[in-house]
Amino acid sequence: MDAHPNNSLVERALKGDRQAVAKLISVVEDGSSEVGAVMEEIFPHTGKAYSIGITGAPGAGKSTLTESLIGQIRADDHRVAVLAIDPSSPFSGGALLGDRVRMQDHATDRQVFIRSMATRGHLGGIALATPEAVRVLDAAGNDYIVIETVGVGQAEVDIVENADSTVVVVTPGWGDSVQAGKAGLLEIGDIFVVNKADREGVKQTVRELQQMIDLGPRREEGVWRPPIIETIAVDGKGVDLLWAAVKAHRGYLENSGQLKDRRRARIAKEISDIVAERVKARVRREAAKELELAVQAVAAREIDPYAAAESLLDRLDSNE
Ligand SMILES: Nc1nc2c(ncn2[C@@H]2O[C@H](COP(=O)(O)OP(=O)(O)OP(=O)(O)O)[C@@H](O)[C@H]2O)c(=O)[nH]1
Ligand SMILES: [Mg+2]
Repeated sequence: MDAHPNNSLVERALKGDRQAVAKLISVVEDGSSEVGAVMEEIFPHTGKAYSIGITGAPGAGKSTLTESLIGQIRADDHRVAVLAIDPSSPFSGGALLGDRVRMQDHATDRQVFIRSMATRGHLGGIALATPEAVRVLDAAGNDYIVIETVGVGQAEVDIVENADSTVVVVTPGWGDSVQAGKAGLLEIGDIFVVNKADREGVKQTVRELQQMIDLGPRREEGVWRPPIIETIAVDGKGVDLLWAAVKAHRGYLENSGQLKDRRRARIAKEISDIVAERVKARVRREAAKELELAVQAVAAREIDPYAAAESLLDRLDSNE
C-alpha cells in the first residue's frame, strides 16, 4: 500500500495545480488523518511566502480592500493567494461565498488563488488549520498570502497572528476605533487602515486611532510605528499606500531580525497546539470512561480538576 496516499496530490500542488491545492486545503479543513503525511511532504517546500493578515469589524471593507490589494501585488508581478476565514461558522456559509463572488475581478488570473475556509472537522480548530493552509499555499509557490478574517474576538486575533504583517481595518464613525481597542486589535496592528474615507468623520477616527496607538507601549527610536492609512477601497484609493506600507513593514521586520523571531514564536505555538490536540484526542480515544468518572468525582467535589487532569495524564502514560 502506498504510505503516502496524497503523493500525487502533493506533487501536483507543488507545481501550482489549483485543483490539487484546493483539495489539500479541504484535507486541512476536515482535519483528516492525512494531514500529518501531507505536512511532512510539503514542509521542505515552504518558507518562501510572506503572509498578510487583514482583520476588522464585519463590513469594514476587508474583502474590497483585499481585492484591490491583489491588484497592487499583481502589478509587482507576484503570485498571490487569499484565504478568507470564517471562524464563527463551522460550515462554509453565505458570507464566504460572497467573498468569492466579489473577488471575481481576478477570477481568470492564474496567478491569483482565492479560497474560503472554515474548520469542518479539525480538532485543533481554526488556530491550527490556518498555519497548515498557509503552508499549502506557500508550498504551491505563492509569493504573498493574504489572510482575511472578521475581527471580533480572541479566535480572530489568533488567526491573524499567523501572518507576518497584520492590517487592522476600521471605518469612520464614532466608536469604531474604540471597538477595535476592545477587541484587542490595537495591540496586533502593524498597519491601520481607515477605510470608507469617502464618509464623514475620517479625520476624527484617524486622530482617535493615533491617540490610542500613542497610549500603547513607548516606542524607541528606530522601532516600527504603525502607520494609519486612509483608503476608499471601492475606488482603490489609497491602496497603493497600503501596499507600500506592507512592503516597508516587511523590510523593517527582515532588517531588524524580527521576522525570524515572529516566525519562531508562531512555530512554538503551533507545536504546542498540535501536542494539545493530540493529547485531547488520546483522552477521547483511550480514557473516555476515566474522563467521565473524573467529571463525576470533581462535580461531587471529591477531587479537584487538577488532580483529575493529573490522573488522566497518568492513565495515558501507563498506556504507552
Ligand atoms: N462607501 C464605501 N463603501 C465601501 C468601501 N469599501 C467597501 N465598501 C462597501 O462596504 C460593504 C462591505 O464591504 P466588504 O469588502 O464586503 O467588507 P468585509 O469587511 O469584507 O465584510 P465581511 O467579510 O462581511 O466582514 C460593501 O457594500 C462594499 O461595497 C469604501 O471605501 N467606501
Ligand atoms: Mg469579507
